[in-house]
Amino acid sequence: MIKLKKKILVTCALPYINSVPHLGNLVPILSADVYTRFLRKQSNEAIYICATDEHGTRTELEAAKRKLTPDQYSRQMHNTIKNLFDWFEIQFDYFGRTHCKDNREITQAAFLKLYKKGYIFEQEITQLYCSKCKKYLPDTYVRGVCPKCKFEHAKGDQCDQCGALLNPEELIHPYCSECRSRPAPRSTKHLFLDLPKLSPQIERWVKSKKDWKGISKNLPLAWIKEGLKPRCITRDLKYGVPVPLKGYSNKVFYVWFDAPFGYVAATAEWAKKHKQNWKNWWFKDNVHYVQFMGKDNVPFHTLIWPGTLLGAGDSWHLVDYLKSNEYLNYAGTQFSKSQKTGVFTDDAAKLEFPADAWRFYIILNLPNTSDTLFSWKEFGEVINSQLVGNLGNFVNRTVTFTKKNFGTVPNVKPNATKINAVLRIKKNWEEALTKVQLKKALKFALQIGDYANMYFQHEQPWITIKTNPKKSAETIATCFEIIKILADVLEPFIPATSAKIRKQSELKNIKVLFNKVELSRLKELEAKFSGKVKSKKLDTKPMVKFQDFAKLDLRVGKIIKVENHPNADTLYKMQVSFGTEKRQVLAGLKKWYKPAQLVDKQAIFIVNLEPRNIRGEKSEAMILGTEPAKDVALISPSKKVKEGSKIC
Ligand code: B3M
Ligand code: ZN
Repeated sequence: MIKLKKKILVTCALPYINSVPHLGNLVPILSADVYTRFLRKQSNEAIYICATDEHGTRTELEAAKRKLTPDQYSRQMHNTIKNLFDWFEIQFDYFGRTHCKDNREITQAAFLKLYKKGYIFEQEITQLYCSKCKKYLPDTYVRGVCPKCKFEHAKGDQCDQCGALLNPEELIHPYCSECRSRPAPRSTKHLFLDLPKLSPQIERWVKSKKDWKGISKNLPLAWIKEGLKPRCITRDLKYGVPVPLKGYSNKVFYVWFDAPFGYVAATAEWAKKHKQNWKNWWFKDNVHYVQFMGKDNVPFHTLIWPGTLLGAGDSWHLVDYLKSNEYLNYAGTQFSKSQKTGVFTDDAAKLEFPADAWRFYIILNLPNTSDTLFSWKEFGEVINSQLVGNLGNFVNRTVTFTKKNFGTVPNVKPNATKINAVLRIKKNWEEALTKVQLKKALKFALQIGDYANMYFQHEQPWITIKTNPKKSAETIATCFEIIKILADVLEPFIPATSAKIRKQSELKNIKVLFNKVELSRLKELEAKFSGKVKSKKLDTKPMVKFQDFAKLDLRVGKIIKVENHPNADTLYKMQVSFGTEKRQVLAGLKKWYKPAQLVDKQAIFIVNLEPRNIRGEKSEAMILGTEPAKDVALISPSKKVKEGSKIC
């Protein structure tokens, strides 16, 4: 078994400030909490440090939408997120913000060291500049026509219509998303972290991690083998850590450059409160450092940030053990706030289930080696069979039986063989937690519950109380000893329940620990979180190629004269002007429009459809309108435009 050092630093990847975390986001946050609670229990000096990750383009955009400064917006969101984590009983020792003085100073100092040591280089790149807004535009601030599918409002990094990955310079007719004026390419200098130069040091460090497995080890080694590329670490934004270098006053560090220093800064803020020196946690060998994160964060934590610290020198204490998780997805759809699908932490906090039910479910379904799915049915099953059926049942039947028959816990020796059997399971629990195998450890705790239920059932104290009261007292004393152990092993996972169990074992406040959840209620919840508007796919005609659609020539025409068709009751014979050319168009509009309503109206026409002859009259274009179900509406431009204008 790994012998841990007494001083343990635990961090979890910093949640972004821009959204309320969903259940999947809770996985690493909760895992780190369970692990740290275990460590504290084992009387280690363990601290759990986290913060909100605040800088970057999205924060500026979201703040602007709400007419707030990025700092005001971040402060609000930080509090919201902090309160939600409190609700889930996440016990941080410190929950800071990356937008703080310590982060600024620590990031800048490390950068200057890297710079002096020659691991930073400057490179000139061209970037779109909006002279009206006086700024270089981040990719998502540039919009324009997609060069692939001609969608008119593609974003500088990706087209939302055809999905093509783009560079802002590729957009046709680019415009600034803020002021709509046309940006122009300008050359600008940026700073790059020289990862190729740092690669040998990073490689040596990764290879020294003998106990690392899975993607934590394989991913960085694969990337190193392929060859690391330099990484741009500056951005043209305002909300961020300023770059302490001449000529960079309009730039800040890329959010991923300063965010990991947020761990250090939050430790420094915690240390100040506890009259400690943060450097004892970040530059000393007697500390064991464990990081938790989702799998997408692994490259940053195994290559880029370690590279940054190794390059800066100063013998930074790099991570000792990195625990990454796969994703907990939402069954049937995705977590999406705007679509109202999936459970977010703020939704969960409003429902009838206690935080412990969520904590318990998530750890039991931890996505260790592959993604897992949240489903209401499984959530209900876990509550009903494990929390109610296994743990709740054992505790409740023991305490109610005792209160009724003994009044107090019988003062006799518990059965040593049984207790030893339970302690052996507890040993496995301890070993699993030491190795950060949380799901496995929780299963050992449940094994104790199963064992206890079986024991109670087998001993039948409700019968022996009459036939052999001494035996009954021994059974009950043994059950109480097991309850103590249960409260202990459950504590890191479901702390509030563990506290309740302890209270109840004093025969105080006897109540069921968890309530059963009905299938009908689960069905209701499933419907509630599957999206506000049930989306039903449009029943479309078969797909056509863009090239085929582009063959149609659509134009704006003005109706200048309307007469009845001499030989067809439903048709009008109209004269339409397309600017330079006049054409005759037949249309079945009699039922819907009077001639006076049509004259002078602009509408859209297909002008390259083969002309048709209907009852002796020629039609040289086709007018567009809605399907004549109940009502026909012509399609008109929303303002007057030049006749003959193309529609595309
Ligand atoms: N905020 C990414 C994420 O939440 C990022 C983690 C930063 S850790 C320094 O996925
Ligand atoms: Zn602009």
